[in-house]
Amino acid sequence: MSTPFTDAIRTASQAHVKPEGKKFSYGTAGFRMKAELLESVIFRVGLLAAIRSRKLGGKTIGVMITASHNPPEDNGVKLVDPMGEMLEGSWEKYGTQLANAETEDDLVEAFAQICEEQKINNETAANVVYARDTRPSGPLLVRALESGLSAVGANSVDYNILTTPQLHYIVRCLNSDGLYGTPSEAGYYEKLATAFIKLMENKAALGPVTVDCANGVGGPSLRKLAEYIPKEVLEFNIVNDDVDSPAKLNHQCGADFVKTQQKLPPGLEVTPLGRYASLDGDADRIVYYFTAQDGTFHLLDGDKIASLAASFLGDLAKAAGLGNIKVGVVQTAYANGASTAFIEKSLRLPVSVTATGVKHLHHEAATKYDIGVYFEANGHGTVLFNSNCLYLIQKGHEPKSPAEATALEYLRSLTDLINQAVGDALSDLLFVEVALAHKSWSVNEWSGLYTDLPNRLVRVEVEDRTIFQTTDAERKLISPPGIQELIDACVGKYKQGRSFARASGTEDAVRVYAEAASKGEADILAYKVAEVVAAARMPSS
Ligand code: G16
Repeated sequence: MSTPFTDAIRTASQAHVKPEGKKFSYGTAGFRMKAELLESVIFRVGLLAAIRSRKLGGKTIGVMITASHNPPEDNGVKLVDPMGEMLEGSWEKYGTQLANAETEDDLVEAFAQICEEQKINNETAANVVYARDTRPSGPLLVRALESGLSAVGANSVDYNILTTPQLHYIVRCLNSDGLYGTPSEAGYYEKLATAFIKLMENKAALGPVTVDCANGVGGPSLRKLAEYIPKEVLEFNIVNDDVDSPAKLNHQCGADFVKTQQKLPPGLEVTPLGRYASLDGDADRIVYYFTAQDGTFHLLDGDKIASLAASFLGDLAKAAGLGNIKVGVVQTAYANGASTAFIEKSLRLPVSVTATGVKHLHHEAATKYDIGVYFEANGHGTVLFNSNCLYLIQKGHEPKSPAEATALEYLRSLTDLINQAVGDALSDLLFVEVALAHKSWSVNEWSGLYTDLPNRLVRVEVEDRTIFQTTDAERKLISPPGIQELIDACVGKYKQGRSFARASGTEDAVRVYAEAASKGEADILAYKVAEVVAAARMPSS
């Protein structure tokens, strides 16, 4: 089998040789690993992006080079589909197939096979846009991507350094004839800031918010966004924004650090009851936190953001006279049990649970609810308004009172403020500020929505994480055999105990989550389950 690009791919790929025998897999968020292993993968992702664009009649596909919350020496790559969502799940296997082709002959054969299977017309134009985060390995990897794109005749535009959600936004704009917004970094800031300023009109200023940017791309981006927002509306105190010292990226700071360690980033000076937030390395996650008068640390994670968002949007929909709109929340197994109980019992809203990975939550939120709030506990999430809801908000619903008209106007602005392509830390930051301002809530009141069940997350390094296979939205292990029974036996010993283990899709480790009635019990349960995981073997080994 051959394609018009066979020779060009063969020649170009000689400069991006696959590490021999290395197995790659398109995981939770694309390919992720030590940057030095990635060059051949990224070259091949260029080939896949072009095939995907041709399959969709030349629609623009995005390629983001980032390893998000992972350490500075890692890097990664993920594809963005036309509406700004993650690559369709059924195409991930093609990424894996191309990445694992051992020789140049295998690679051209795999490329031709995929084109054949997907009935690609190789004369269709292919359009691809790409960006990267601030990692030092980025420029070299961009060159590998460009080499792949040019080998298969794709048109491409380099958007240089962006946050991951900014690239998702631009892809969506490019594929919606500008209806979603102006496809540029400045267009993104303008859209968010305009909606934010409108939503904060006549609302009392909350005082400054301090944002830890994980020393990643979120720092410079937030500085630019802040230029569009008058200080009287919101003042940003930006910290950990040193992108010139690569070793500092995600080190002892950022959303992942604060969520997993459940403590302040070292060196952060805090005022009791002030608002603090941390972004991750590519600014697609955010968590809030504060300290009480007595110095105790309080985390306001993705679950608390989801609860605030659902409560705010549910009330607003009712106030706008849209009581029939179905508002729902999507979570993963990592959601704190107290948050699920609060949403279901106090807010009386439905909750769905999916596997980890924004792609799963996004799909569920988009297909199940009119207003679908989705957040992972780690702070990755957004809110989706379906077409029925958008129609009602924009023109299909006649307000019956001035109060209904105002609530409807707020909802309109919120559909602009909230990035509906993907979870976006900067958009979420502004959204949280709006929700707090509209409710006139301090962090204390927000935190008091419910009390988290004490919990613990542990990372276990194992010989082969692929043996850990799950079912039931990752809440149960079906492999290695017998392991789930051992975990159940541990859980049974603790009041309000719950625990599960699953292989990470972005790190070479198994994650164990546990919660229980007291902090001490949650810690012991997590370590007991971690011991079970560390000792687990397949029967033959
Ligand atoms: C990525 C995904 C998230 C996921 C996280 C951790 O986030 O986009 O949905 O929660 O990885 O996944 P895992 O537990 O499989 O390692 P990010 O911010 O690293 O892109």
